Amino acid sequence: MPASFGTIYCTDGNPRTVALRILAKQNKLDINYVEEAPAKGVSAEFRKKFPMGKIPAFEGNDGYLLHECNAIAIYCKFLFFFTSFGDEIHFKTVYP
Ligand SMILES: N[C@@H](CCC(=O)N[C@@H](CS)C(=O)NCC(=O)O)C(=O)O
Repeated sequence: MPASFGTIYCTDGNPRTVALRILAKQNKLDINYVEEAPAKGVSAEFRKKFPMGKIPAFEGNDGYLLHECNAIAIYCKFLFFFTSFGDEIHFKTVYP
């Protein structure tokens, strides 16, 4: 299992967050979770990365930033494909 892919900023119990946690767990993706609660006010560091201040948001270990739960879910699924099949599988194969 490779090192963690990145971090999902989320609020515990939030339905969008729960959906992403399930997807990550089912695909055995090692992802960190950091609590950010827009209702209580997000941290300045989070706001700098994600100006809209919405959760869930994803930050890859390579610095890739992504928001919108559906986009994060699709990206996580790609991570699963790449880690499962290694270099032999490319975007062209998964998404012709
Ligand atoms: N379309 C976005 C919606 C994200 C969203 O609205 N998240 C809510 C929590 S469920 C939020 O961060 N609200 C804070 C705000 O709108 O400032 C998605 O699907 O991820």
